[in-house]
Amino acid sequence: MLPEGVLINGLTGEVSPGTGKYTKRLSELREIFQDQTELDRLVEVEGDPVVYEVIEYRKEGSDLFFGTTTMEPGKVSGEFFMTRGHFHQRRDMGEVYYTQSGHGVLLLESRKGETKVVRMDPGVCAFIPPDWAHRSINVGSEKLVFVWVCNVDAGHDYGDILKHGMRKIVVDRDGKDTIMNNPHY
Ligand code: M6P
Ligand code: ZN
Repeated sequence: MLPEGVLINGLTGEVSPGTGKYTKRLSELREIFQDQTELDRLVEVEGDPVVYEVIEYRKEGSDLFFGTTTMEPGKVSGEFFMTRGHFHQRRDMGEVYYTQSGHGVLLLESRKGETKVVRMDPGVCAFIPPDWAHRSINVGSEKLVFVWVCNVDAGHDYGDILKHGMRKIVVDRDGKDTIMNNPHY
């Protein structure tokens, strides 16, 4: 394993060289939005838009890996485009998100049910403590691009969030991103 400089484009999320990527489209994120009828309509009329893309840089044998997440702007009935949200399988492992461009909200929730919000603005490096669920939400009108760094063993635990969502939702109210209680929690 050799050291290497990896070029990250903070406006597009491109990682050179990247070692893997995936894209999530709206139809794959049905369960996480409040208004699924509107989601189905958007998928139909807008051709299943991309919500986010993850590009990673990973080297076999390393304890750390990193990458970018690039989130498109968009809303489903006023609820901003967001990631699935997860705890880590390893409860002793946190993560770091360093925002490059765009504007977002990082919604965090501890196992005990405490909620925290960290604004994702360019230059903000968010510390995600171990055992706090995290979901990023693009509340701007441009792409939200952030770099993440994590332990390769952290793993994703989507179970709880997929089952009941998070306690808070982030919606557009009169042109302002607003944190509200999740009526379905
Ligand atoms: C960040 C990292 C990834 C995560 C991605 C999308 O890039 O935390 O590990 O997969 O966001 O989030 P999610 O998997 O919750 O949809
Ligand atoms: Zn994570």
